[in-house]
Amino acid sequence: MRSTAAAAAAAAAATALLAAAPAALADTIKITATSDLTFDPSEVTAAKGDVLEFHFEPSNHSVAMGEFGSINGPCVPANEGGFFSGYMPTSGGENEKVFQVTMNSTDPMVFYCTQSNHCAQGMIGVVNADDGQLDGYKTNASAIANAVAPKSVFGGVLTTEADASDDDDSDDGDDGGDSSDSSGDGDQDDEGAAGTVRAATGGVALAAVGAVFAMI
Ligand SMILES: [Cu+2]
Repeated sequence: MRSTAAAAAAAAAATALLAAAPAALADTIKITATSDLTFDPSEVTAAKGDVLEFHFEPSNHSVAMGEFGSINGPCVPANEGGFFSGYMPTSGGENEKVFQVTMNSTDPMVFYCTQSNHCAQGMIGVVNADDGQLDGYKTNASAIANAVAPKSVFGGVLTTEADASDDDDSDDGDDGGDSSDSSGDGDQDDEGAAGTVRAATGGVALAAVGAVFAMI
């Protein structure tokens, strides 16, 4: 009985520590660049360590990080940092690739599609934004012509959707063809990095359990 209680206490302590470590509770937040020229959802909250996973519907969208109040105006890449998926064309169903961005801050953030006038038409989304920030950005964006795109893909990981648990029908046919091209674009390295994060998190939990037993 005593050991059961100790184990329960250890488990509770480990859970509390895990809750305090953002990486341990990292969520994947799916955001779709839709054929309707929107991001769905367009407003999300994310913790440090969470992953924004962008999906791309027809016909040719992208996602880049912008900057609230930029002197360069809306629909322009952030002056520092950020990310850009590159263009993700697809004629039927979602592009088989998704773009994953790991949040390293909880500061309000805005992203947009760089395709021609999509940003001006409201293809914009925000993370951890205050009330009104999305609408304000959209209003400013509506006055411009075309968005500005970064020169190259950066700030995230382009990977296949193999890990997604909610594949829709249109993706099933695509997955079979991914294996041949996934080896040459760094997917293996990406998965290795994610595995390392999980391993490190497990180490923290085990260390916490050990510490509790030592105190009892
Ligand atoms: Cu677009």
